[in-house]
Amino acid sequence: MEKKFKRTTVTSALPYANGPVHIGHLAGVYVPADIYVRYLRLKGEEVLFIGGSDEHGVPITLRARKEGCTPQDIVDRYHNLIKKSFEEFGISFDIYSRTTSPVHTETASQFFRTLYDKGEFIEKTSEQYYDEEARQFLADRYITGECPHCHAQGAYGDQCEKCGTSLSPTELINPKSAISGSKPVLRQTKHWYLPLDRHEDWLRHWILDEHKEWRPNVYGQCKSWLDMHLQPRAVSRDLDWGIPVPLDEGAEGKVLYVWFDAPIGYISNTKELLPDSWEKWWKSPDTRLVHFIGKDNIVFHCIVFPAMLKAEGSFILPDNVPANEFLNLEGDKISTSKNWAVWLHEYLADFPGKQDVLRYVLTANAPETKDNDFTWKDFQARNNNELVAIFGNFVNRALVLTWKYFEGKVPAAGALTDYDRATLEEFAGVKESVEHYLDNFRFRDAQKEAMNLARIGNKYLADTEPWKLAKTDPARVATILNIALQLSANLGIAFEPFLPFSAAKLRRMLGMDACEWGLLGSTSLLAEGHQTEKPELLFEKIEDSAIEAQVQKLLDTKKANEAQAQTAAPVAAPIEYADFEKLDLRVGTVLECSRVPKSDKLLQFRIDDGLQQRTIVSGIAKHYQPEELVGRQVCFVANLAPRKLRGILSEGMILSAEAPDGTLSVVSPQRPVQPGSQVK
Ligand code: B3M
Ligand code: ZN
Repeated sequence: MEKKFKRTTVTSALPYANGPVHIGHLAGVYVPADIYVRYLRLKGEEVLFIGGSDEHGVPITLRARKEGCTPQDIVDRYHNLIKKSFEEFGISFDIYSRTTSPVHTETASQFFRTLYDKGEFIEKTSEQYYDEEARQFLADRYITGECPHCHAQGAYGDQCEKCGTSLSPTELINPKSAISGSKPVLRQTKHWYLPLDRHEDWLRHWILDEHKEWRPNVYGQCKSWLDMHLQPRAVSRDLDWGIPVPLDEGAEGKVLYVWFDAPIGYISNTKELLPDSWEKWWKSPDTRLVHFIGKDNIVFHCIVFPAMLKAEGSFILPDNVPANEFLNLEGDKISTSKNWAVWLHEYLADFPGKQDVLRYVLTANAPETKDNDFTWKDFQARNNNELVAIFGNFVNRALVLTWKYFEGKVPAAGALTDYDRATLEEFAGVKESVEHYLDNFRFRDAQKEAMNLARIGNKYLADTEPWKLAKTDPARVATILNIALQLSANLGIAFEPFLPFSAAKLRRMLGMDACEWGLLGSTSLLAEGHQTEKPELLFEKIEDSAIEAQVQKLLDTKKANEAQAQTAAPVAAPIEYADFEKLDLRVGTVLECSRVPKSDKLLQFRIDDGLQQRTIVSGIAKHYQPEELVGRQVCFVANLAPRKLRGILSEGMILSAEAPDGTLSVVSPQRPVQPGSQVK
């Protein structure tokens, strides 16, 4: 179904402003989006490229809490760092703004109001976990506990990572707040929901019938969501960071859910850039909307946001959502918290001026159809064997020889040989396939084809060996170099979307002004007698030592992570079995538990030890609420000589495990046992 579009609005996912950006971001979203936009611009099409930072959401508040600053401090810091990284890598946004901007607050609030007034939301009151110590409701990810299915500890409120089951927080056994460590309580709270179930029918038809051309990973994910049937989704949260729910009643302490406001950010940023003409980019049926995202954002861009746009009523829907899979780093998943990443600002400090090398490698390895791996060895090989040995070498030879024999002036071409003609034909064919791939969001293949142009040129010079003909056949040398220079000029256009810095440098050396996609394939880009500049190298070899330094940096990170993971105390000096036998360890059931007055550390227990009852005082008051432990079984030392603590006679010691951060967890048997059972 070919539609005629007049212009294209391209968006790229708004990265969370709670950390710097890394190669995974660049490979997954920003480089492909930038290639696409540069290509459309070169073709002279009307295109707008929208970016910005996503500055709301729970992770930002947690980071602020951890660092003892405000969420605004966090987003200010990272928004600026991210924006700078994108500029440095040539990501050519028309605007890069942020979701804390006044325009966005207004646009998102208004969007909510419109849907609210049209009756597009439903209101529901539900019970949600609340952390009384941190005084806030808890997002699903911030509640952990025991999985009801596999009984693994540390399952999240939305999923158990051990057995993969999706959960809701109330299913967790012994839930704990990840913010304060305390036991959360259930509280009633009202929220607004977008009833996605009402949208299911048209979404099914629109995606599954009308967008069969979407990438298989995108189409497949949508299909499985639709097949599972859609549920209403809350569009508000109880949180003190975000855009306040714009209603007069019942909305105190409530903000728009970050995934409701963030995609509206695309619209707000367009509005900020073009206050008078933004609407045609979002509402005109002859505008094509394309979202570049990573695979974890598919449902939001293919189902939720389109439902929001449709419910609003005046917006167009995305025409394509070319989502990428993930890029791994040296075999492991990129992780911000584990510092397992190549950060863009650090890359540039280590490889100044080599933005294009990274762009090239990330596109050559783009995770378009499956997860892919970035390795430093591959980075070096692609630079040295492809950029330097093929592209750089060809262009450099063409220019150096032009200077050697013709004072840098483009020589006149004479009669062409069959081989010349065959080369030019092959060359002309490549243009079409680069276009075909770019039009279909296949950036890896497109770049490979562009690289083939350089390969053809390189082979042409190697085969014709003009340096051997200088004395015998200067006219032939002139023809060969004319062709080589025309091919080089083509590379200056073909690589503009992929390697914008190097393509610009090449065009400068060739003294080219014109750079339009339509000129690609032409053999008369440079006129006879046209003066070129003295050549400089386009790419330089990367030495083993530079690669080893990067690999070492990652090994150090791994070591640091491992050290952090096991801050276990060294094992104590060995003892004899007879010494161990002296200990009488037992299980008891807690009958009562209360705080010891005037002590913030001590809890007083009444324990059924199978024979009688006994009192034990234990220093775990900071880690448990007394009522949490009543009825639970604990392990204790039964034959420890009694001693007085705060005037109370303690008859034994309750055993706890101490985590590296000092948190104590009482040791209990895995299954209920008879009180008084011995622990051996
Ligand atoms: N910030 C999630 C992410 O960075 C989110 C994207 C928003 S796009 C509107 O993966
Ligand atoms: Zn589980």
